Amino acid sequence: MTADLTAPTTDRTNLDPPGGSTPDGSWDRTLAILAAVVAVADLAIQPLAGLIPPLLAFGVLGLAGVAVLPRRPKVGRIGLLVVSLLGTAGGAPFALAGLAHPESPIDFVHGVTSLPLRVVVMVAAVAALRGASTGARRTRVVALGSLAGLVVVAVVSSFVVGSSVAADPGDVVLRTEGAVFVDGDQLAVATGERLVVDNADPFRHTFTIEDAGVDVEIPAGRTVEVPLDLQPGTYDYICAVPGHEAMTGTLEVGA
Ligand SMILES: [Cu+2]
Repeated sequence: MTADLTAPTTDRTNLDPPGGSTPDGSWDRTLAILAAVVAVADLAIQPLAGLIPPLLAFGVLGLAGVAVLPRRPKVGRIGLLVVSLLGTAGGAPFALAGLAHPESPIDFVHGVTSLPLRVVVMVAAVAALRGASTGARRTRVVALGSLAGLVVVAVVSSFVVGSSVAADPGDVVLRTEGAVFVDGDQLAVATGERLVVDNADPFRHTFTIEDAGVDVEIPAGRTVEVPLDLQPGTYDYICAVPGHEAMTGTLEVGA
């Protein structure tokens, strides 16, 4: 009885052909495809969302793992498992921040898909390491199908959720472009003037004055009015999106 329990594990390992791929190579193919999708997404979001060093590292390491996989399957599987584990932990703050914002499709798609996809990559890596021979194609189809569906839903919902205002000639307009507040230190608002933030980026920002309780969401591609009920003075403002720590500026509120 005891011998029967341990035998299948040993036999499965021995079923691996000399090259080390799973019996039909199917889990390795699923692993390679999904890991490549995650890595490319991590890299593609860099020019879109501003440089996020941890995601850049996960993207490069993920592609390296995919490249190694055909030649050194065991190294590739373990490497991708570790990268996905680290990516799940390290990417969680960025993903969770985007999850709450369907009005900004890139942030939202990243938020909804990145952690589940990394988990599926880990499942595929473990299945390949164990020499499993079924379920790979189904997992691949469901994961990629869900991803495609979510992208469509996110893009459609972004048109419905959230709104934009038109800037009037008398407004003070602060522009965000390339994940910076353009001329952010020359911002001065006099009494009676309206402050609007025009987000020219395809991803979300916030206009946040931590000490004054101001925290306004600026969705991708939208223009939003910032309600200011502040005493005259000088205030430091930031964008509170994780990874956007370089987005800072100074606001002068006139009497
Ligand atoms: Cu930002």
